Amino acid sequence: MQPSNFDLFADNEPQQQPRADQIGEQSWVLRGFALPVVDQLLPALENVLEAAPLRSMMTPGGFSMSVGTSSCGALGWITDRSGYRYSSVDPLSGAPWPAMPEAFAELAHSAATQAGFPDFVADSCLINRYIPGAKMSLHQDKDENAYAAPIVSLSLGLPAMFLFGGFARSDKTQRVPLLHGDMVIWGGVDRLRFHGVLPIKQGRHPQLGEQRINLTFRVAG
Ligand code: MD3
Ligand code: FE
Repeated sequence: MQPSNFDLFADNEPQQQPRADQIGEQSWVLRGFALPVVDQLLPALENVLEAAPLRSMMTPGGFSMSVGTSSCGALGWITDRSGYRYSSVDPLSGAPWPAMPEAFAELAHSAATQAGFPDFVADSCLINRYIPGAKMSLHQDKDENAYAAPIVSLSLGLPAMFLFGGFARSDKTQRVPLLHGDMVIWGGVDRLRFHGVLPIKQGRHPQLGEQRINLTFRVAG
C-alpha cells in the first residue's frame, strides 16, 4: 500500500475526533492521541528531568547535538566520541536512569496497540528537546537490539516538520507535520527508514513555551 498524502490543513475544522493517518506500510500518526493525558505526563516528565537533566551530547564525529537529550527506563540512549549505544546508567550521574513513569508506559502501550502492536513494552524512553533552530539530520535508528518492535513517539510543544525517507539516505522524503499531542508508531518494514526533523520554527506553545519535546519509546535491550 502507498503512503497516504497529508492534508492536515486542508480543512480549517479543529480535529475533534482522534484520527489515524497512515504514513507508511506499518507506520501511523495518531493525531492528538495524547491530549487527554498531557496534564499527567508533564509533571512526570519534570521529575525525570530533575534526576537526569537534558544535556547536549557529542556525536562520535565530535559535533555537539543541537537537540538536548535525556532518558528514562532501564536503558538510555547515549553518544560520545566512542559511539552511539544504550546504557543502563546515566553517564552524567553514574546512576541508573530514572524509572519510566507509569503514565508514559501506559500511553506508549496503548498507542502501539492502536497501531497493531499489542505486545509493545518499552524498556527505554529517549527525551529529545528542540529549541527553535534545532534539528535532527536524516538518520536510521540502528542501535536497538530488536528491530521487530516498533518505535513509538510523542510530540509535545512547538510543531515540527518530520521527514520520512526510504532505505537509502538519498531516497525521496515525505514531510509529516507533527503537533502537540500527536503520536507516531513506526514498525515492521518501516523500522529502518531514514528520518529526520527540519529546524524548529520560532514560536511559543501555551503549555511548553519555546520548545518542542519528543519522547521516543523503544525496546532497546
Ligand atoms: C522513523 N527523533 O530520536 S521521532 C530519534 O522527533 C529521532 O525527536 C525524532 O529520530 C524526533 O532517533 C523523530 C522518532 C523516530 C524514531 C525512530 C524511527 C522516528 C522513526 C525509526 C524509523 C522511522
Ligand atoms: Fe531516529
